Amino acid sequence: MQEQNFKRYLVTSALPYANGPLHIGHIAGAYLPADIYVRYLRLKKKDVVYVSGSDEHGAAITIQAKKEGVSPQEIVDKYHELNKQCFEQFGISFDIYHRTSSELHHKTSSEYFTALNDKGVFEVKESEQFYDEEAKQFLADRYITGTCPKCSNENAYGDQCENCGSTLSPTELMNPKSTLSGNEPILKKTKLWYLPLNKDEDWLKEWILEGKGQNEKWKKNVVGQCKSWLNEGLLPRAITRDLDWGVPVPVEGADGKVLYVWLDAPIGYISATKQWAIDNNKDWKPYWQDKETKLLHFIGKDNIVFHSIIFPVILKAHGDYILPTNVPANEFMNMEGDKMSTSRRWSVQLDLYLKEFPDKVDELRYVTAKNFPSTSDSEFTWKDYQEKINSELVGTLGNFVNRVLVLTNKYYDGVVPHFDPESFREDDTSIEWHENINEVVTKIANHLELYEFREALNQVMELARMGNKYLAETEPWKLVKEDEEAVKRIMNISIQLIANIAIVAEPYLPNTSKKLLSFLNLPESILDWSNAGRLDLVMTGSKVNKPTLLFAKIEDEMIEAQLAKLNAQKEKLDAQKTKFKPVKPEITFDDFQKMDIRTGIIIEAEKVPKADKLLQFKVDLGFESRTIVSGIAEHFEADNLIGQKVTVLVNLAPRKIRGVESQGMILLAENAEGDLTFVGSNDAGAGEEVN
Ligand code: B3M
Ligand code: ZN
Repeated sequence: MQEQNFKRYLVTSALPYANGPLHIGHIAGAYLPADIYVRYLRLKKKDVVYVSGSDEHGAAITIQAKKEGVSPQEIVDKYHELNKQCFEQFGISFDIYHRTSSELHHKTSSEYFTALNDKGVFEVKESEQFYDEEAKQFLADRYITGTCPKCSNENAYGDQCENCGSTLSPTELMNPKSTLSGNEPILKKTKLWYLPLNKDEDWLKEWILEGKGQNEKWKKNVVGQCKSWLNEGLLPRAITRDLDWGVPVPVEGADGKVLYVWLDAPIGYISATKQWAIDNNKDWKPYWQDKETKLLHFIGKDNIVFHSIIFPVILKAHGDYILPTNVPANEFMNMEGDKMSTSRRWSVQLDLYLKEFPDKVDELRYVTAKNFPSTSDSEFTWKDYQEKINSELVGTLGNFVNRVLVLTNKYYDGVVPHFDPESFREDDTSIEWHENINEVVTKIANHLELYEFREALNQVMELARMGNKYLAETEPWKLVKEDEEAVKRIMNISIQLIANIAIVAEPYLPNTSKKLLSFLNLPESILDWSNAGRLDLVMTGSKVNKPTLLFAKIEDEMIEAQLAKLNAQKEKLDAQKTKFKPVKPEITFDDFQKMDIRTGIIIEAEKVPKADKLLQFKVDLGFESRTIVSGIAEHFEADNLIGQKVTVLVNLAPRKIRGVESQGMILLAENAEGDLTFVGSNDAGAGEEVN
């Protein structure tokens, strides 16, 4: 157990880009683990502030704005609201969900930059950046696509290949293209501010790899990623961009430049804390500047380097700030055998789930937590969702609670029977679970302290399993005739166990926890970790209610409907993949010039005898008429084509097809379904040159 006595806690979850809806992969990475941890700390009555908010800058936003044909501000307004609401409904209990387009954030990050700039932390250099001559602007990494040098994915971004996960820089891409104009960008000089990360290598190595000055052990996956960065050697990183959306660089003459989004976004944690302090009449500073604060960043694996290396360098460079105690990053959660993705609609999209199943929040929290990608990538499947809910939440937890409350109502009219804990040890020999309850509670806490959320959850469920086992072994329904005292004790203890579950399950299943309290008529003040393990939480003589359904069984139909939706999506995605054939190898302009393409008009058309697929045309090309054979009889009626304008490759070597000499080729476009259309413009007459 690595519990130390920190005076206060500041917990952050990555600021999601406000450019689209959230999916369960995001939740599994950075939000639910943090929420569980924070709820646990609150149960322990710790001083904790949990912050996050929308990341509203960077090319991720401006690209989406272009796509939707609206302004960047409209994009962030829309998705900030949507995501904020979803988090709330999903029970992610931020103390504040702030946003980086706010004035306070602009001021905070601007001042932070100035503080570092005044200290001479940055290096200012002219360097060559990709520039789109048509759009007349420098290109952010995300505005450049090209072929990944590592895996040959043709749609890699300038900063990252989503296929193989490599971090890239735009100049590494093969065949780079600007997404603004589609043109190949040129390299152009501009002035940039750099953070010389290379100067920080030594202390970073000691701190991360040797654990010097760290209070906690970091996760293997986090240290591993940092290690490969540190061993490769750090390079100065540009922290300004030539872009018109973001926090302006607060230096004279830096017009048209903004702070790199990865500089201002983590400072967003600070501005969020400031706003929280203003709203709650508190002081934000100790949370960021006092050594007795435990600072934790919950993130997904693609953000590790920014939170374990770059942001700590930024914090340290300032001088007044503490470093994170831990960065308990998760890996990725995949879904039904494929990467999760909002744009490909391959995910459990949070807003859609919440709309469809507003009363199944705890169910999704449960299944997600059971499948946290804590140490390696994990997988969400709908079958597994059904199985875990039906066998564990319905079959184990729901069943136990229901049996206890039904029996208590049946035997005692809902009044909690008397039980003296002192008498318990001597005369109950049937089972030893009561000794274990404190042990289990301790195990849960230990796992939580180590961010082992799946393991802690297993122990939470262990309490329900123990309860079921207790009932099965003591069989109060049989005992009730013979040993009334024993039955009273069994029922009392079982009721106490439910109260305990309400406490320790709260971080994972907050709605269920509330329901359990209401079944037992307990006040919320019972929710205090120091109460966990007690067997006197529900008073003798108090009344428990008749149970209502805790969890509903997940029927096959629901799962089938979800899978059908996904299958339809898969077909669509597969069709898209095959729809556009790969581009043929490059040719030179001279190659192109060799082709003589002209417009023409079909003046005669007939079927070629004994050939089902062939039509034979006479085409007026202006300078002469030619006979051309084309394999399109299955698509067009010969008679309908008289007068059709066509485009013809006229210098193709003549070929004999079924005894007819074809003197050229008519150009046709073919879509994925195999439909054909003639290439060309209706305005062109016969004999015009195409070039
Ligand atoms: N917005 C990237 C992401 O959403 C970025 C995180 C910022 S955390 C300071 O994955
Ligand atoms: Zn790649």
